[in-house]
Amino acid sequence: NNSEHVSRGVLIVLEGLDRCGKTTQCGKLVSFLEGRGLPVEAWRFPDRNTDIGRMISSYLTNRSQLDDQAIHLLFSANRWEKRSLMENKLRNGTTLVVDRYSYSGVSFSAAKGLDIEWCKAPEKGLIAPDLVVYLDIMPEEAASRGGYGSERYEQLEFQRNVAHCYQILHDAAWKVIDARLPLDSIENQIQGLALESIKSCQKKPLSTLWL
Ligand code: FDM
Repeated sequence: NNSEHVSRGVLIVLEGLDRCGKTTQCGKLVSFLEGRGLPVEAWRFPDRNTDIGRMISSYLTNRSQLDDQAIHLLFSANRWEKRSLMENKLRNGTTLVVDRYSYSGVSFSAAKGLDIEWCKAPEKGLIAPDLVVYLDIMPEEAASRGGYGSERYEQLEFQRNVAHCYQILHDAAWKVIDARLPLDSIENQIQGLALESIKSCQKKPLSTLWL
């Protein structure tokens, strides 16, 4: 195992409401870091390519119904089934740029009225992100961006609740960026934050969420 000689990768998470521009910015950040010769991979949650991910996908597209608690635990299990792979990648020097993580997990479930501490509990012990970029957008503005698709959570009133729950989760790793800024300005800010984080994390061990 030569991982002690390689500086670890950093865990970068992008969060925000549906249509805030997360997915676009994840792609841009991955290309930017690749261009600098850094080992990097694009990840996203839910990861719909596992058995659990397929159950989640079928729920999101309204092909199946599940109790709020049950779907919450599936989203969490979908992160747990990827945890050791994530850790291996990070320890071997690969930076992961992740589209949504536990913050989506807690906010979308708490927005339905579930207790926020109950929602956080199954996330405890997952790898904590080194950097969380929150793309801040008003729910009304997000809704006006080409409209929502047909998935379960893409409704204005619900997204308002989600925005409120996200605000409760802010911690030291969070950086908030105004999602109404021009795309390239957002892109530049995220690049700066990512490089800073890559630099400052080299001697910092991985840590865990919410323990
Ligand atoms: N979502 C996503 C959750 O409710 N919990 C979670 O843990 C995660 C990761 O799933 F509406 C919601 C957020 C979104 C939906 O996300 C699917 P994508 O980014 O559109 O695939």
